[in-house]
Amino acid sequence: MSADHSRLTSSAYSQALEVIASVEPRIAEATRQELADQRASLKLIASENYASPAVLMTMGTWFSDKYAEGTVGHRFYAGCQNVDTVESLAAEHARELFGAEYAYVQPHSGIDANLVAFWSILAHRVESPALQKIGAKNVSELTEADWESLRKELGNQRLLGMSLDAGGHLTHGFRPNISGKMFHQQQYGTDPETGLLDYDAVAAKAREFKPLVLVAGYSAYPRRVDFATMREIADEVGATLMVDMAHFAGLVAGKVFTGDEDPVPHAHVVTTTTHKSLRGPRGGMVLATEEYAPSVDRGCPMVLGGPLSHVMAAKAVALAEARQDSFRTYAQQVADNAKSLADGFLSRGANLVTGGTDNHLVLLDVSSFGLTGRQAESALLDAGVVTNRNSVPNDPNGAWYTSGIRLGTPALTTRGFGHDEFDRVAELIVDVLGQTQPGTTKAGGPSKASYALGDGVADRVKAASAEMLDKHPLYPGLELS
Ligand code: DSN
Repeated sequence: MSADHSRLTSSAYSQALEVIASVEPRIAEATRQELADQRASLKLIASENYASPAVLMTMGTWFSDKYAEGTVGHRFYAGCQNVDTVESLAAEHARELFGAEYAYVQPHSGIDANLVAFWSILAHRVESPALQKIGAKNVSELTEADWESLRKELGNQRLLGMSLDAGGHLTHGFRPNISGKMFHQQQYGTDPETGLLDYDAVAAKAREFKPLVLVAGYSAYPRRVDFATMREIADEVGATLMVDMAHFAGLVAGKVFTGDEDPVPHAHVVTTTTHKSLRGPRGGMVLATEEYAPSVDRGCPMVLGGPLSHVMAAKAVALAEARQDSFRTYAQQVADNAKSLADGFLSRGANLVTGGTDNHLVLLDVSSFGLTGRQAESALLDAGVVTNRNSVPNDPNGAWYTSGIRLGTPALTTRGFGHDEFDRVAELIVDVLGQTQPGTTKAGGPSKASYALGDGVADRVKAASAEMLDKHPLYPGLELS
């Protein structure tokens, strides 16, 4: 931030907090504390980042007060001319940034984006043949009997996605999630030896299962995906290829993932969040080909409630930022830093799922430290290192205790961390885990949750982290009065 920018931002936030404090001082205080806490910790949660002050400020306006169900130029409420401007600009930035034929910026979150995509794919796949069969031009010509047969078909479809413990997301057909209930689902995993995606195995499963939707994408797989091959598999079995790029959208936007690794030219529908590596406001988005655009465009009211216009405005600002050259530098640094972090672990003898990374995240298997993911996550938090526990493939400790820790580089890269700092982060994490002892249950058996961190370790690691964090301040120049 330039000096002018810092002064403006400091003054704007200080005054905003004063206004908030005049109504509910405890919220103003919690807001100040959150900034202080984020500034003082090593944030390594792979799905988090730090949005710019411009993005954050855009969310705090009167657009929050406007209802605007419908789409641009076709709203169920009057007075939406400014929301139309905002939504059109956000969609235009998204189309330009990703080279997409169509962009839908209304989803409130990643799960909403996936629900919009699922229902749009179902609607498109079922309506198009149904319309052709009766020679109708659009959905309004379908009779009640047509709808009855559509309902039967909609409720009987198949989805093939990556399993949660291999790195897929719970919305990719995990049984407790709605995606695992609305679809007949099957999952593909990774190679048991290498931990890598086995495209032949995915193809074999797809041939046998014949899914309507093939979902690619992940939230904890530390490698790139060949989307051209996934599309070949989808085409061979007549499936729609949907890619959830929530985690790596920033690497696509920043042109780190190109060619076969860029999902947009290969998938029929691409979903994402906007707040992870893309560094925007908390929200979701759907990109689609022209063919799928009309059904995605019905996301509201099909699945979504009123769009969050203030967040759509912030998406426009964030997408404009991501179109700048500096974002490409940032995205490349995110991937380079993940490699430094992985190498830092490997050189100190730690085990990584797949043996490394080529995206923005690292999945550390903590069983060699004699710990569960839950114990490791808690011990690291005591030392000011914020991570999240995560399953590893075929995890013996299940999805609650887990055997892994997922670490991502997008947030600390935004602060300016580079190779040396990420190597040091790996050293500190290995230090903490090496000095954590698993605890016992009240009955004296091994506990999966309790642990004991060696004396003085937390303070030592916090002090070492503080040295790095002080060199790379979060929101430099932003001072609250
Ligand atoms: N919660 C996100 C993540 O951490 O990956 C995905 O839903």
